[in-house]
Amino acid sequence: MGVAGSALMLQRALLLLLLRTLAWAHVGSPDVYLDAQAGPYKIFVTVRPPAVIPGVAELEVRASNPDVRQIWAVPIPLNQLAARFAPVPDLLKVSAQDRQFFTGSLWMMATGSWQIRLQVKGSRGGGTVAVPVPSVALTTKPMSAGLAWPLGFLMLLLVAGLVLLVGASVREAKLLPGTVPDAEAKRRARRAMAMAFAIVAGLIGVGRWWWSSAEAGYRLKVYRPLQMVATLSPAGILQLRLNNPEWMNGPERNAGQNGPALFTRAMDDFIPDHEHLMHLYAIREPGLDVIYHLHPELIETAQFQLRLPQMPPGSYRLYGDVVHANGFPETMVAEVQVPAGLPGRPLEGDDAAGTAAAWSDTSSSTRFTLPDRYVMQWVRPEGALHAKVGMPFRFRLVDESGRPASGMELYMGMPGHAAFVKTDGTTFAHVHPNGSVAMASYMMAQSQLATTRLSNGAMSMPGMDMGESAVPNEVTFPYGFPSPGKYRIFVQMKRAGRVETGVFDADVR
Ligand SMILES: [Cu+2]
Repeated sequence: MGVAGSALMLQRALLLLLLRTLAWAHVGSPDVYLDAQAGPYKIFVTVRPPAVIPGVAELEVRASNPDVRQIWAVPIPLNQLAARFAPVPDLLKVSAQDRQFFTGSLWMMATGSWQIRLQVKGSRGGGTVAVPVPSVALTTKPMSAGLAWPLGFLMLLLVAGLVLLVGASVREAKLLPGTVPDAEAKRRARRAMAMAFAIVAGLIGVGRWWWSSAEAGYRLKVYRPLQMVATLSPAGILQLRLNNPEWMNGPERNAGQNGPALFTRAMDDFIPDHEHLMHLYAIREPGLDVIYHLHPELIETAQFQLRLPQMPPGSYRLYGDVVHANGFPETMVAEVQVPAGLPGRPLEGDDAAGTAAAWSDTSSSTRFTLPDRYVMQWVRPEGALHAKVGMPFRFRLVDESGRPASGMELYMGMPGHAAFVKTDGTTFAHVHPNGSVAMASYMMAQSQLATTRLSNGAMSMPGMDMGESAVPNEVTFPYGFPSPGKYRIFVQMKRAGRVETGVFDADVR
């Protein structure tokens, strides 16, 4: 490998490292997509949280009906107590070209578990919905070289100017015009200039120290997910030990504007999210050709355990989704080597598994044949897929001869679950029919709406609470790819007591 090759590798490694540190609830997929019902109105919501806190979140709402007139939005903590002191909502702007498209910008003032409450008004009355939005600093903004060099040059110019000015004033200020300064005056001027330089350099040093300590303080606020370490015993027992890195662990780092900490992170406050404390996806790398959706048990604080099913050997990346009591979701990442011949149990309960051919640079698919000859189809819109564009991803299950599958069931309370995984390992998102938010946080936000009487009673969750008999053979997931590249989408639907896992490849521009 040549020098260029190793440089490229180094560059890729650095990029990967950078992207790893940007990871959070989901991994590398911070934007929130939600398909919601606000009273009588169906709306598609996109929230792009800021990368720095305080910062501005961008909000886009598409109403599926032209009778929506106005939408109001306000960010408030996803926490009963603070929710009572909600600020005045902002009116979203209606697009001049498209009366069903609304946009707005909202300040997110503090780190934590937040929600954006939307009030929708139109010709059929009003409706409300709350969108959970985790608000964390993902990065510090570095100064660009284009700004740093001119500023550095200006600083040098200022320092030199000041020192010369001091020298000139000591040397010549008291002289009559036309006379030449004597040796004594020149000596005094040199001394004064040296002193001036020392003072200015000292001031710059103090400024630099203050700036770096402020920056170090801010760096501690940049989000670091809970860490997870996986170990596998020869008997096939997977241990997942969690560790809480320095981030928002003490109130001193997170004092509210005037009062106690708004947000701290613990490791003993997980709440069930669609029936389980942790949803663990195990995906074999590098082909992303084997996937398991499993549910480890909490055996003591910060420790989960799971007896692995019979798994093909290889290197698996583990993505563990949890939700804290305050509605803050996190995805922890770990790796585990599964050796050949490991004793394993059969799949049981809500466990599910799927296999597919390894992805390749050219793979792109909208049709997946399942082991039982049923077929899962991705009903894809025409044209290329673009990053950062929210849209519904529609999947349909049919039998061998193309008839709609019957005997559909809910899988963990929903018509389907999907995982969007980028093939370079930088993105993982576990998405549901109502959107990319964690179900537990979503339900928490809606239940608060009901108790604060903002709701008109029409509280509905797309894809939830439907009778078993009504489960359709089709499911939609609102989502948008965070960046261009190759993605694999794993879709799970349940039929006749078994979970079908469809696998699809997508090329995103
Ligand atoms: Cu799920």
